[in-house]
Amino acid sequence: MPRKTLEIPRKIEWLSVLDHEGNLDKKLEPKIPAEDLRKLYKTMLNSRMFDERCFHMQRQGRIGTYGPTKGQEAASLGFAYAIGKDDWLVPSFRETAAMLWRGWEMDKILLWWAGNEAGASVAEGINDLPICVPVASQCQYGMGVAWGCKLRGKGQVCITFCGDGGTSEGDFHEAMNFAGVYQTPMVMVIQNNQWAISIPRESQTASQTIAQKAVAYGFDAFQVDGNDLLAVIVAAREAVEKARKGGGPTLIECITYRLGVHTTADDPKKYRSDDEVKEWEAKDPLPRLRDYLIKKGVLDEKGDQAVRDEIKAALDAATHKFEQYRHDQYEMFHHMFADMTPELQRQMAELKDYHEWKESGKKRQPSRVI
Ligand SMILES: Cc1ncc(C[n+]2csc(CCOP(=O)(O)OP(=O)(O)O)c2C)c(N)n1
Ligand SMILES: [Mg+2]
Repeated sequence: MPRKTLEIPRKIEWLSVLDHEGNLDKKLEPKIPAEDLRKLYKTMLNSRMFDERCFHMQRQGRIGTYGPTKGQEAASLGFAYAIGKDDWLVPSFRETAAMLWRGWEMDKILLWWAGNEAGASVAEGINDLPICVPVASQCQYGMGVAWGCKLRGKGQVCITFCGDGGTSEGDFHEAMNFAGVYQTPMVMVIQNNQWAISIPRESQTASQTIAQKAVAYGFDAFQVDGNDLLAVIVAAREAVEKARKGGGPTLIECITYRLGVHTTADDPKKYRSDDEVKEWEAKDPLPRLRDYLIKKGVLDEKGDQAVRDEIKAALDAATHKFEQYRHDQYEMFHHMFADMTPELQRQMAELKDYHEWKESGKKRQPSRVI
C-alpha cells in the first residue's frame, strides 16, 4: 500500500484538577501535606505582593524596566515544588514564584531588576540559573544542564521555562531536538500566557497547541490549566519522575495569562481588550488556591491576614536591604572576564572621563576616546 496514515506513538494529555469555579476533581487531587499547602500559598502570595512592589518601585524610578508576573504564579511554582534541592531550575523572566520557593532572596531579585550584575549571582546551595531575558536562549542552557545531569547519573532533572513567543525562536527548537535525541532529563515548560508583547498566540504558530511540538521531537507532552496549581503539580510530578527514571524529556504547556503589562514600558490597552483581561481575572490562580485551602480547612481569614502581614514585613526589609546596596557603576566592566579585554578597558575609561566631566561642571563634553 503506497499511501496510509502513520501511527505516531506519542501522547498529549490535557489536565485540570481545580477549575476557576472551585470544582475539584477528587480523583486527580494530588497528595500535598497541609504544611506544604500553606507554604505554597504563602509563596504565591509573596510573589504577587513582590510583583506589585516592583511595579511601584519602577514607577518611582527605584528600579529599571520591570516585567510583571501577575497571573502566572502557579505555572512556575508547581514545578519548583515538584523538584528537590539537587535538581535544577532554569528560568526565563516571569518565574518569581518558583525562585522564591527555591530560596532566592527578594533583595537579590530587586538588584537584578535594577540592572545590577549582583542580582544574577546564584546563592550557594541553589541549583538555579539566573533570570534570563534574551528570549528562548535559556532553552539551550537548560538542555545543557539536563545533559550534564544525565552524564552525572545521579538522577537529577532540570526544569526549563520558555514563553509562547519563545517557541518561535531557533534556540527553542534546537534545545527540543537535542533533548529528544539525547533523552535528557529535562522538563520543558511553556508559559503560554497568550501574548508575546503585542503578538497573540494565534499569530505565533499555526499549530493547534504548543504541546504538540514535542511530538515532532519524539517525546510526550501535557497541556495543563496553568492557573491551577494542583494540575501543574500533578503534571510536573509525573514528568519529573519519568525524567529521573531515565524516561527522557517532557514538554508541559501551561495555559495561563499575563494579567499585567508586558513590561513597565508597555501599554497593553493598545492591543487587547479590557473584556479579555476581565475574563482571565476570573481565572486568577491566587484566589483559586486560597478558596481551596479555606474549603479544605488549612487556612482561615485570620491566618490569611497573618501571612499577608508577615510578607509585608519581609518585603519592607528586602526593599530596605536593596536600597542600602552601593551600586558600583564600574562593576559591569569587571564582571565578565578575569582580565578585562582592551575594548572593555576603552569603554571603562570613556565612562570615567564622562563622570569626571560631569563633576567638573564644564560645559563642553570631552571627546577623548583612548
Ligand atoms: C532574542 C530576543 N528578541 C527579542 C526580545 C524582546 N522581547 C522581550 S520579551 C519578548 C516577547 C516574549 O514573548 P513570550 O516568549 O511569549 O514571553 P512573555 O513575555 O509573554 O512572558 C520580546 C520579543 C528579547 N528579549 N530577546
Ligand atoms: Mg507570552
